[in-house]
Amino acid sequence: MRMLGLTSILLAAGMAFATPASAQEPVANTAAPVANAAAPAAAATPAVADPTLDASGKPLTKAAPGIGQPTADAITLQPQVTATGREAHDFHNYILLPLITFISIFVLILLVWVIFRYRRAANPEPSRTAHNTAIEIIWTLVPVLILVAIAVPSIKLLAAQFKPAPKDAITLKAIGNQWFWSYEYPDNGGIQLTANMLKEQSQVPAGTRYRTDADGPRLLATDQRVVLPVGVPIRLITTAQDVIHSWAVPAFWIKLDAVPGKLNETSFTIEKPGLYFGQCSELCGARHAYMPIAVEAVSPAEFAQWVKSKGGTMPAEVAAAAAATAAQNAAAPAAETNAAAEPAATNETAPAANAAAGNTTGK
Ligand SMILES: [Cu+2]
Repeated sequence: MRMLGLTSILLAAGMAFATPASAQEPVANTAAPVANAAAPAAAATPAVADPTLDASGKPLTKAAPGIGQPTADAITLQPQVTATGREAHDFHNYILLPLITFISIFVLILLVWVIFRYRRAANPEPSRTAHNTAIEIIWTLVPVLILVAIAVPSIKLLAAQFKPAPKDAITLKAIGNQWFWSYEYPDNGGIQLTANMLKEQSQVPAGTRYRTDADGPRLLATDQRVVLPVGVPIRLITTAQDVIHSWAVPAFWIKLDAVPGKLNETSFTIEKPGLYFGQCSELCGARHAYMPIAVEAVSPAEFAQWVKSKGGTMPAEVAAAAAATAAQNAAAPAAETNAAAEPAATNETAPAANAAAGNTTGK
């Protein structure tokens, strides 16, 4: 915020003093050394190592049992690492499951009671009662009230699942192909990835990369992982090249259809670093079962390094570069005034001049 404030002051000052075109000319030179000083850092991009791989190119993060992958003989949902996932998990565990259990047991008790109490031997002369207004109102009203009570958290959850991503979100575009996923990071200089399933050692010729336990479980490990930052909102966009696929990662509570010629969008924020697996969840052809999804969630700093290692850029860098250029342009006229006047005077005159600058800057 401080940086932004300073930039806007400098911008305002720049706008204010932009009026005489000739005045800008000499100062451009004074600003030049600053630009040159900043240039080498931006221009010379040193080869950054991929922080998710070791020196030999093997993945550093190993799959953890019970996290982001199915567990043998388990019956519950995977531990959730997004806010929506936790909400849905709680909705299932504390509302739906107890309610279903209670209703099932209650109906079962009524049935058993009717079967035994009103059997022919115990009740040879049955009652001829056909209607009971009070009980009919109760068995209509109570289910309606239960449904209304469930609808409130249910609709809240539905809304959370389709909440648009905030402005500072990182975009991941997942593209379904027969039969693999490819990815694009449009906010990070258009990095592209293709993720193919890693086959078992017995299935590949010697010398070809095969799955190891470090890569992940059988049928879930991929040769390239999708790397995403934790704590940063992710805008997921899905589409497909050929037929309908579905990008699904259970630990994120995400399942989004990937439809050819259409963009579907949702958002989520991963809360814990780790390795999370998923699969295509729309029957898409012969090898539908062999197009897994492997997401590696890392710290924002590691993500930035990974982006660099892939030759991409962070949106903050783009914004900072734009701000630096703007500040540079703004600093030029301001520097000249500072030489002539008190520094404080610049701040005082800026707002007034800013108000007048509307016509002169020709925005
Ligand atoms: Cu598919």
